[in-house]
Amino acid sequence: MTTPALRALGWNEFFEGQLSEFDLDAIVLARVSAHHSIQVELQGEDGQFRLPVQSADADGRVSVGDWLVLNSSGNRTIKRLERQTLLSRKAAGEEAKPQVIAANINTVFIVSSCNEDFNLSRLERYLAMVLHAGATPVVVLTKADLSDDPESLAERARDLHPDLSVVIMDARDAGQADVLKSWCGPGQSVALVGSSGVGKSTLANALGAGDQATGGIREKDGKGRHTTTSRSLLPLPSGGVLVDNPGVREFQLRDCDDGVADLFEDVAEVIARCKFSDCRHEGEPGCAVRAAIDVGELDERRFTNYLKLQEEQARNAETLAKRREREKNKSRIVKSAVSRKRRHRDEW
Ligand SMILES: Nc1nc2c(ncn2[C@@H]2O[C@H](COP(=O)(O)OP(=O)(O)OP(=O)(O)O)[C@@H](O)[C@H]2O)c(=O)[nH]1
Ligand SMILES: [Mg+2]
Ligand SMILES: [Zn+2]
Repeated sequence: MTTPALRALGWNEFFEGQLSEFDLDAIVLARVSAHHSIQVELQGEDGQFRLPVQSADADGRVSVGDWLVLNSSGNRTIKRLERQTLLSRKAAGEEAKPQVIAANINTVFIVSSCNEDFNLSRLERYLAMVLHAGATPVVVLTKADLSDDPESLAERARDLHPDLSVVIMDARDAGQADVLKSWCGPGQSVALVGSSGVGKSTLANALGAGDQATGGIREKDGKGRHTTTSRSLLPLPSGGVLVDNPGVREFQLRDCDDGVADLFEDVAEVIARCKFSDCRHEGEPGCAVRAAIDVGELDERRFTNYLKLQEEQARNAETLAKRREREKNKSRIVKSAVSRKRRHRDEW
């Protein structure tokens, strides 16, 4: 089934290995390039085609980047293939449901601008998500032309993870975007993530992904206008495919324990040196965290963000039932603490 056209779309041995149950003459393979409310756009060997959602994604489990096995007429999904990587976050709203950003992505360009958007804790949040997905993160700092010292921002970003690639550029300049081409070669799938207005679509255009709409930014706070409203898989002249995404204002991690552990390995090593295994790092004797912060070995911001992201991803990984159970227990504990206090008061 491995044809150059499928390879160009990202088909590889991982997906090929999942076809043993099928009669290869009776199936059509396609990759999801866009998912709208009534139609799904697909890319196959013979180019682009569309199917109604109820034919392509009857049970709502299909996302941009997925590989589908269709029937011989190519008009109904038989199976969604297992994903090689999965980029997801907590969906907006109360319930901690996952929202898929894209499936089967090799490299994620985490885009931030060198002006108001630059924020190390936000970059760490993206990095944990990307590392957890199993994709390679690359931090792209845009709007270098608007910053006095973009190189110092890049240095700070490089410190977030060993071997992290960080590039700075004016995203409007296709020549400068050339440094990203090594991640965008044949068979490679790349996704762009980041806040609205940082230049994701500008970068997509610089990489040759057609003519994506780009928008202005608000004068008063430098924020974007949410110009891109849906995600789509776009072919690149360098041979790979690119998923441009709508900008997000803020997002939460969900079930990213491996990503957080990978990103904050240095922090975990310091914590392991604390004298007490249940150290709260709040001034206990023998606390290695406090000592490391005091001598400048550990950045307090990074430590605090580690605790925050660790707690957030675990909370959002809980099922609704589990969360209700925990909240019930919490209110039971509060109630019993209150009654203990009352009893205590009565005794006085
Ligand atoms: N000076 C400068 N302007 C840039 C650069 N990159 C993007 N811009 C401008 O920033 C504005 C927003 O860019 P977009 O590419 O639409 O941003 P986006 O990240 O796709 O935004 P959403 O689609 O809303 O998520 C546009 O006016 C771009 O021309 C850059 O490197 N330098
Ligand atoms: Mg955009
Ligand atoms: Zn400690």
